[in-house]
Amino acid sequence: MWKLRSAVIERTPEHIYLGFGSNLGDRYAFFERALALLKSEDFIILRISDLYETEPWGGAQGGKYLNAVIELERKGTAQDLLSVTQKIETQLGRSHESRYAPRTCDLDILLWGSETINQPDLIIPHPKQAERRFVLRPLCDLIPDMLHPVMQKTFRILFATVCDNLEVEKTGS
Ligand code: PH2
Ligand code: MG
Ligand code: MG
Repeated sequence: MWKLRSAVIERTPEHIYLGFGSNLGDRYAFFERALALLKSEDFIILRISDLYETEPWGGAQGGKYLNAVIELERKGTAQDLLSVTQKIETQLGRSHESRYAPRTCDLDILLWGSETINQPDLIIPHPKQAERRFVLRPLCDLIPDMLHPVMQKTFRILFATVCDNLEVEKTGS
């Protein structure tokens, strides 16, 4: 019984998953700076997915995105992390002029362990992540067998069945 329980726990790590996206300026430099700023806020970075060049999703303006997913150790509350990600986006020159305008740095909280959070300014799991190859592909580098907390399907299955065929190509770091 204990063995079974620990196997289940291993498949659902209670870490935080952040999506990074950039399609303006030196995207790799913004990624490095976002990582450094997260560390300077005392977040422990456990793993980073591969990096991907991705076609803009949802009619987003601008060129291709650099996308990745960052795995963090849990710390504080999701609201605390939201304040930190918004501060980092501002420090990296993100403007919020329109919804899908080109951006230097977008940091989205994708998962807070297996919890669901529904607050006016913060919904976790990120509501659109299961529709986006550019999120599912890097998530599959890290947690292919974790169950999506709401959809109750693994990220591997969500990636294999997603109705999005925009290009998501692995790129060098
Ligand atoms: N982010 C968006 C809208 N569209 N497309 C790609 N490929 N990557 C993104 O990070 C992205 C997007 C809104 O945040
Ligand atoms: Mg965002
Ligand atoms: Mg986003």
